[in-house]
Formats: sequence, structure tokens, C-alpha cells
Amino acid sequence: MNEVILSIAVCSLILYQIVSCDDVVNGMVLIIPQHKLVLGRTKENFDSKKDWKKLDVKPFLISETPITNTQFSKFVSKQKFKTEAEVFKWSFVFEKFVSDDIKEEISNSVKGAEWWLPVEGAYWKHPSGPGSSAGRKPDHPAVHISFNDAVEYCQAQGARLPSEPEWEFAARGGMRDQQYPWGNGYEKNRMNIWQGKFPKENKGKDGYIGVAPVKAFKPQNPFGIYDMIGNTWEWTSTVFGVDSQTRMPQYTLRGGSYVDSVDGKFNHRADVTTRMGNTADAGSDNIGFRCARDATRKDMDDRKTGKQEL
Ligand SMILES: [Ca+2]
Ligand SMILES: [Ca+2]
Repeated sequence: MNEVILSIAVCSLILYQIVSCDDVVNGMVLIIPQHKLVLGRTKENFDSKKDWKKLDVKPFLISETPITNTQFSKFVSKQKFKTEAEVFKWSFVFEKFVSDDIKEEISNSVKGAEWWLPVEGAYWKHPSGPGSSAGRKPDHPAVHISFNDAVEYCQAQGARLPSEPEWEFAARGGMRDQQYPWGNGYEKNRMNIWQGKFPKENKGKDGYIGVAPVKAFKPQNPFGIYDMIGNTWEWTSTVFGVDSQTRMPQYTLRGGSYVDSVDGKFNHRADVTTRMGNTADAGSDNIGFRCARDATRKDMDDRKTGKQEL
């Protein structure tokens, strides 16, 4: 409850009517855009229209954090749901978190990304493979979640995945043309990325060398929303393109993860415009998601009258 009150106060004070976000309903933040989104624009490409689009975004609600192991576990129990990583019987785990015993049994790897190991028995419940346990990380984001798994989870909550424009609008916190949710300067105590020489040295200056709890840092912007940039990539419903080898559609992931960098010298540069695509069945220990839904008339009315259930 204290977090809800804090979120309301922060939104009211900082946003000066640009965007209203004074509701946190059942773990979702109501966002009512009052200006267009300029998708993909930062101070660096401000003068170039090549890389960005101006879009309207309708009022929506979005999860205040990525879906956690606790939340996903409840869904799995209720729906008797099996993720795709369980069906495939393996998933990608970053090498540092794979035990020596498991490493000895792995003979294949991905050329150019040898640090991602295909681990048998890795899925959300055992994020680093057999012997590891999501039960010990209840407030971590659920990982090894495919696009298809994420769609099923959100549908079961009466929600859906956010579109890419919704995701970026939420990440920007009502500000325009900034590189980070909180402004233009990098702050190491705001997000979980990689510091050091990738892939062998992670200095963990932000406090985490692997996945962090979803509320490890304070909200990343005035919307009171957590963990958008860094920690784990997040699925959106927006098509990214077509996989060059399989010709399967790829969906857009946003935000970067704990293996990404501040300057893009290795992996992705983590900021509000960071994006990549992957096929609907893909998963790894740095891929999670959050849900969204359209704002209803009731959501809007309750906000005005203060009747929303918190
Ligand atoms: Ca880190
Ligand atoms: Ca994230």
C-alpha cells in the first residue's frame, strides 16, 4: 500500500499534466498519454527522422514490474500450464550460471555467442538448469518465457502483451527524447546491466551479476514503473521481422538485459530505444515479460472519483 501511495505522489508532483498516471490497479499502472510518442527518438538522432515514428498511444494499463516467479508459479498451478522450454526440454543459460557438471555434458554451442549454453532441463522453475530453483528467487522475473508462453499468461489475467509503442511510452515516463526513463544521464543504481569486459568479467557495479529482483532498484521513472530497462528483455506484441533462417515471424523484445552495456561496445546499448527480435518460441535466462490492457471507461472514471480498487 505504501508503494501505491508513493507512486501516486510521484506522478502528481513530477508530471505536471503531461501524462496522468495516478492509478496503480492490481499491480498495473494506468497511463493516459497526453502527447504523441516519438518511437525510437533520443537526443542522438533528434535531427534525423530516419529512425523514428510519431504515433498516438491510447490509454492503457501495464504491469508495474515484469511478471515474477511467484506470479508465474500461481498461473502454472492454476492452469496446469507447460512452457515451451519444458516441451523442448532445454533452454539457453548464460555460461557463468551453469554448473561444471552440466557444462561437461554440453558439446554444442552457438557460433558467435558461445556464452549461451543450451542446458537440458532449464526452464522458468530451474532458471540455471537442474539444481537451481525459482523458488529461491520468488521476486525475480520469470525467465525462459517464450512469446507464446507470455501471450497465454496475459490472456489468463484478462490482459495481453503491450505493443511496442505502449512499452516505449511506459519506459519514457512521460518525457520526450531522453535516453533513459529518468533522463539523459546513465546512473548505475537505476538498472541492471553489465560492467566489465564481456563475457568473462562482470564487475557487478550495479550490485548484480545475473538477474536481479524486479524491485532491486527504485522505479525507473515518474510513472512508478520498475525494471523496464535492463535485467531481462521483455516481449511485446509487435512484429519485428522475419527470421532469416527459419522464415518464421519474429516479435519485438524491448529494454535489454543484464548482459547489455551502457555504450553498446558489447551486446546491446541499454536505453529506452533498445530493441531486438526473436521467434515466438525462443527463450533464455534473460527473457521475461509484463502484461498490458486497454484502459476501460471504468478505469478512467474510477481514477477521477478515486474509487479504484488498490
Ligand atoms: Ca549487473
Ligand atoms: Ca526489463
